[in-house]
Amino acid sequence: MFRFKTLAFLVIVAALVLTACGGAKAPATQAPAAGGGAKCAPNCTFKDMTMCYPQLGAESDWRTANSASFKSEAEKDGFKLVFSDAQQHQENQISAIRTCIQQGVSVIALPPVVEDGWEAVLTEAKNAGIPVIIVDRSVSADKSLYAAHIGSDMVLEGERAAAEFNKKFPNGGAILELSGTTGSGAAVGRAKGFRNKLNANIKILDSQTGNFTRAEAVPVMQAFLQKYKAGTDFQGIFIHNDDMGLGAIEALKAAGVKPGDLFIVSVDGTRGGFQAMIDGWFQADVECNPLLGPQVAEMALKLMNGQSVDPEVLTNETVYYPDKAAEQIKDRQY
Ligand code: GYE
Repeated sequence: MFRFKTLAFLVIVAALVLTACGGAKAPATQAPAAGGGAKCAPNCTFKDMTMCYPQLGAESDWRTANSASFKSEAEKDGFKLVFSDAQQHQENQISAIRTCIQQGVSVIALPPVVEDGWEAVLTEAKNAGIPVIIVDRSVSADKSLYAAHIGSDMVLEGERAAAEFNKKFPNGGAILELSGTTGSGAAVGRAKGFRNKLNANIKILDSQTGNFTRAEAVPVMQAFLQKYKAGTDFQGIFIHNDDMGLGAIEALKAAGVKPGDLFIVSVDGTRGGFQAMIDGWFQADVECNPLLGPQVAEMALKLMNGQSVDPEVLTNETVYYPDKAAEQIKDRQY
């Protein structure tokens, strides 16, 4: 009876607090997995940490830089990294996570290939008391199933790309979209942001996925070029990452299109993207920063020590342009 009363009281207090905060908002900080940290808490150091990083693939230069960032951070801090490559298949990521849970890792950092379908395995991690940090792309699963998300604001990236087309085509036009992996947080967010901000007089003629890879973008661009006449039917292309942009350039070159004939905006800001700006192919490159290892490691240690963390950490980013590309490419790390 006493317990029931206490519980009822707590529920009422919680309801009042939620109402005061506007109801639907997530708490500002979120406790780590049940138990309030690892056995070594509150004195865990990186020496105590085993981090599982079931990388989603090696589809792009962005991804290569992201993997390198985690590997070098592990070496620098002295924690153990259990790294795997799922080759862009969600089922491979899920089985890698299950292996990590069996091994009893301290923390799982997950860059999810797609947004949906993580509930079961996240619940398993939670039940095992292993905190999960979602890295880079987002998941649609309930926020109670993971500790935090660290990554880019993909919607904002799409909005930034749209702003470039709005500036270039104040009187309207027609463009194509070469989109990322279907169902991925990066592609969904960029497409959404792009449509949020694109002026109504600019028409998206067609949108097809190139799965974020250079190889898959080539035939997609070739098919576009057979269907639509460059410069006449469409004046620009929004491309969801630099690798697909480089694939598109191959197809454009082969079709006799010259740099500057089309207004092309890409995303990532890799060296390849900078070179494409220098060569006149890209007119803007929206930054997406892959170097997330240091931030994720710092947060992982906090979670091990039972400290609260910010549930949503978005990377500060910008847009790069051709005018400074030749200077800036010298300092690019990826
Ligand atoms: O833009 C692309 C990579 O999820 C932000 O994935 C990442 C995207 C990045 O393949 O190059």
